[in-house]
Amino acid sequence: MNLLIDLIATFLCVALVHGYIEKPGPRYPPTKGEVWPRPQTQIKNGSYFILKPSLFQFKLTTKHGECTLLKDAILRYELLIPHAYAIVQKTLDTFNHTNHKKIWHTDKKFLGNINYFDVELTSSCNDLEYPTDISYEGYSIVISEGTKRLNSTSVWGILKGLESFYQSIYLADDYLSLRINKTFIDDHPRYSHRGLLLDTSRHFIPLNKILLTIDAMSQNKLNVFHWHIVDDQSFPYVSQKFPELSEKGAYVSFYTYTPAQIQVVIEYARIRGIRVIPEFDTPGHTRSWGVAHPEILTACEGDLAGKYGPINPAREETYDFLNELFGEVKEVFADNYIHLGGDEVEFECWESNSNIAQFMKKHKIGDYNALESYYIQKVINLVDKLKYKSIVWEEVFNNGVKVPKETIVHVWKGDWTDTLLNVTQNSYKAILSSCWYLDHLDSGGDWESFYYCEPNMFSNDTVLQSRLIGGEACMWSEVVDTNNVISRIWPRASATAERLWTEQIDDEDFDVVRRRLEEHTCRMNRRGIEAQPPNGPGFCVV
Ligand code: CP6
Repeated sequence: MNLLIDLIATFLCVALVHGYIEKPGPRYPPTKGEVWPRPQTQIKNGSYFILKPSLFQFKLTTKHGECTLLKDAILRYELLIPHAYAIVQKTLDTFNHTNHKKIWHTDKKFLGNINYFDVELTSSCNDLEYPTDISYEGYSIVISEGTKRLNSTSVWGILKGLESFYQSIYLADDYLSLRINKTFIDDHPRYSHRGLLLDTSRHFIPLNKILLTIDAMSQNKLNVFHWHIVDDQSFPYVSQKFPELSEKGAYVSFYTYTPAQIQVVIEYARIRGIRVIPEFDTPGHTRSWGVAHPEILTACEGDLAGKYGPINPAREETYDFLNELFGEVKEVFADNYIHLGGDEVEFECWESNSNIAQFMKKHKIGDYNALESYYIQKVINLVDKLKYKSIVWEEVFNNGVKVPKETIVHVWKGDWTDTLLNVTQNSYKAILSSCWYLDHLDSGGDWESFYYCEPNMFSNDTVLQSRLIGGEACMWSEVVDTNNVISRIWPRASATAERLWTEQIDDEDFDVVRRRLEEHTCRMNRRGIEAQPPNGPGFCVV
């Protein structure tokens, strides 16, 4: 009897592997070696090479000089390929009772082994360079009988190309070999600003999860880590000039980011081609600043007595304090941009305060919007003097603050098409987040609503469209902490990443997009990113 059951089971296994019996699922089987985000141009015909990890090597050439940045990057990818090979070994044990020969390369043409991959940087390499808002990120890849090569004129392009090359390697259907298709890729990003906002104030996010997030960003070709580092609930940024801010304002003394830890984040991001832009949101969202420095906030009066409101714009010393703080922030964070916030300023406390009423009378400031503008104007001017460029939330623009020409307006509210039109018609650059709130959950595959948000639809005018320089997916941390932050972001932010990298095409096959995201998510899982399943039932061989 047992023998009979064994026989039936063996038959079923063999039959399944051979495709004799229709499988009940998965609904969206993963694609094989498809790159996410999809390259702008890719040609392939299904013919393939076999990659044997023990024989394979990268060959780096640069115009002149050492290039530690790329050597290290290649080492990271080299270490990933034997890992993929280990998967082969593992699955071999599970499936070795089946007859492999019958399912061995039948349809597509086998073109031989791929034993090397040329990586050619056609410019000189500066190991200490930081990526910027104008870095070139394009690259091209040829994998053919005669040529196996990646090239780019910039290290940032090479990094993107290495990621695409790695993603092109896939495990054959028989689980026995790694393959890569014959292909030509010519690729560059649609938008230069492709970001992820992470809020580390509402819940503290430990350093290892921040680094993992940056790793996952590089797997999605995102290039801006917008660090919403402080807010009402806690002040984890350790300031060297004002250490009391985090000593008193952090949740606990060790839920902080020290200068050394911040350097680790910046360097980890830099070598992956990712900028780190800190946000110090003022005048609202600053309750935690007031634990150490109540004098910089507005002390509410009347019914609200005992409470504190936004930063007090009437106190001249406050601007000296911000000047000191932002001067330090510019030294700590390497990027040319700071995010100054300026969102959701509540007026009740300002309205209750008699000093502020006097101040407004004296300076002929007619209403609280104008008071907010007065404040932001002064902050932007002091940041401008520090030679620091700024990003502000859309309220700052909506309130008519005169901001310097290069200021980027960050659109986050629901009426985003109107706002983008208005911002770009006024010649400002814009980034968009309205479509991409990771803290908002719809049931099931809600990455699709992220994916099908088309930023360009606010206008048909290509000049206005060109002023939209990108967008950011936002991970506000009211409802996430270290336990769920990774799976809440990924793969949903991958949808944003593709929208920002790849030009939209008219004849998109939705099923193929789902299957590609299925593969991409599995690939992230394999690389230690605990991304959630994108499409309901399915499986991933990790
Ligand atoms: N925190 C801060 C937030 C939000 C903003 N600023 C926010 C509010 C509402 C929505 C999304 C985000 N949680 N500091 C606004 C930019 Cl729907």
